[in-house]
Amino acid sequence: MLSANLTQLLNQQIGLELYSVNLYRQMAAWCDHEALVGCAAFLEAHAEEENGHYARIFRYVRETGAKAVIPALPAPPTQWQDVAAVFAATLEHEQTITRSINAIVKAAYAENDFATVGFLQWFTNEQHEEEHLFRTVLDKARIIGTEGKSLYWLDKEIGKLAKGAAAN
Ligand code: OFO
Repeated sequence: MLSANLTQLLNQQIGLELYSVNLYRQMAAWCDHEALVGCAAFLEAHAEEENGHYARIFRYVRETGAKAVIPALPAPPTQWQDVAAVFAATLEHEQTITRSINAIVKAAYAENDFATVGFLQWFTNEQHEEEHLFRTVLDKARIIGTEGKSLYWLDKEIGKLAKGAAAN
């Protein structure tokens, strides 16, 4: 059984995960428009992953007997200065998600809701991996560069990560 407080926090997280789906899919569209097909494939695969996160929390709330609710979502941005700005925004977004998950874990501990603490453990591990992944992408952008021919090679490198993202 979920408390009203945890139900509200988890429903809020459902909204954040769905926003992540839309944000990464919108970023993929921006990349396609800039002819960055590798980055687009990576971000599209990541949007699919976020869809899995959303579904996982939605199912958990339903299983407890509480009411899962899909909230109204803000529209994601549609424009970025360059590809480095796109990936800087992904890392920033993931850090926001980590803070949100941590806050729910803290609330679940405070209520002695150990089932929810256990459920969220998967998400705390996932956030560690995702922050690392997006940091790696930003490092690649810094090392390879984002101008002229470097951008071509960067796009190819990031495209290789799309397979790994799709497998998760
Ligand atoms: Fe990117 O981990 Fe969910 O939101």
